[in-house]
Amino acid sequence: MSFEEMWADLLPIGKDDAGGGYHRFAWTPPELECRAWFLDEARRRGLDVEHDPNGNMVAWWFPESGARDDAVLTGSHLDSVPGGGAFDGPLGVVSAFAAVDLLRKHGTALERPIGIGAFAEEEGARFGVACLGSRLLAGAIDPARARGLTGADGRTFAEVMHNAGLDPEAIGPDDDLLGRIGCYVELHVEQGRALTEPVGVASSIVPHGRWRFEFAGEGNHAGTTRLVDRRDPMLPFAAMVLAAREAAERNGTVATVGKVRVVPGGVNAIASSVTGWLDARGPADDAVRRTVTEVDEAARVAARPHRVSVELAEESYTEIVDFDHTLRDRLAGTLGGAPVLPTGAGHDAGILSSRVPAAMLFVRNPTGVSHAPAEFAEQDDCLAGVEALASVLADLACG
Ligand code: HGY
Ligand code: MN
Ligand code: MN
Ligand code: MN
Repeated sequence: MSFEEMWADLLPIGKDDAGGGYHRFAWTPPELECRAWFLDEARRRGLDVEHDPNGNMVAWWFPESGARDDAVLTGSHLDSVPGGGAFDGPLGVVSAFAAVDLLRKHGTALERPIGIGAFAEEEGARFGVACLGSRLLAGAIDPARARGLTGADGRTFAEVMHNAGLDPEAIGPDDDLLGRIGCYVELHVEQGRALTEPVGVASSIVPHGRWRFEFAGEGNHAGTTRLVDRRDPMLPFAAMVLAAREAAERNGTVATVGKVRVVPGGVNAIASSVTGWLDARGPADDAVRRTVTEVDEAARVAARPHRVSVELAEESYTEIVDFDHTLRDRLAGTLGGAPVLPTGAGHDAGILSSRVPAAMLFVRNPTGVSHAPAEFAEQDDCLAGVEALASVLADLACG
């Protein structure tokens, strides 16, 4: 199966026919179809697939020596944001299979195991915490908290794991698997406009997080309730959305509120509660924290005259990831001095870097758009990414 053929197989899965992008949420039918695709590609190559207790998968290519340790892990994720692009995640997984094919075609002598990973719920689109699978694997989230995370359909992560044939009581750090990994190299479509060459190397991931604001007011009739009697949570929510942009401009960060839930959600009913999720990121932890604090203050000031309560919960936060310099420089060297650049996007590599040396390769995205249907990478650049990944894997894992 060539890169093109694998890509053609994966492309239609979970795609919104109206051109609204991809909807591949953890353990929903489209993502299960992507998992089945992954198992097929592994089987086709005679790769053993390991399932960790958290829903992550690793397809292993073992050396004839039987070595199982100091493995080079690559791969990415198969899930998407709502209406996401085709490349964010899948490009890293398809490129990993294609890079292994290239190494085998050239008869490269494998010395260290190479694993192709597919991490669960990287976007956090179903259960609200980004990189949930790699966080559980790395011990970066309390398994009890993870079990209780609830999707929009009201089902908990524990229930969904159980229905997927996994034991929710077994989720958590997999030190055995982590102990066998020498390093992790993730290839990913670039999610910005900074990369002007086909392939680049990541230097860092900026601090980023997501916070949940709960506004509780009083549901009532939109037509018969006097203004003076209203406790409308939509008003402080609106103030919070505008405050996010203003605080970002003040602090040199970026912020948006991309998701909101209104209860009961009737046109002719004053909302009883509004939940808004803030995504804030920036070059330094303190600037991000200040941004969130200022948004929180603005929300509370706006809520007071409307007798609306405000609650703020941190959903997930990742401090700055400064990728392993030795690995980063080795990759850039292998690629003949590829550009090295930071990213404002979170990745499993960022989470795993707390446990194993990690690095990332980026493939140019001429649109600079991501988390939207317009996300794109030229075929030639994708193939250049496969070649680059194969060179890196050859350097790290082969004689
Ligand atoms: O949200 C992110 O930055 C990543 O694309 N999951
Ligand atoms: Mn993403
Ligand atoms: Mn991604
Ligand atoms: Mn540094």
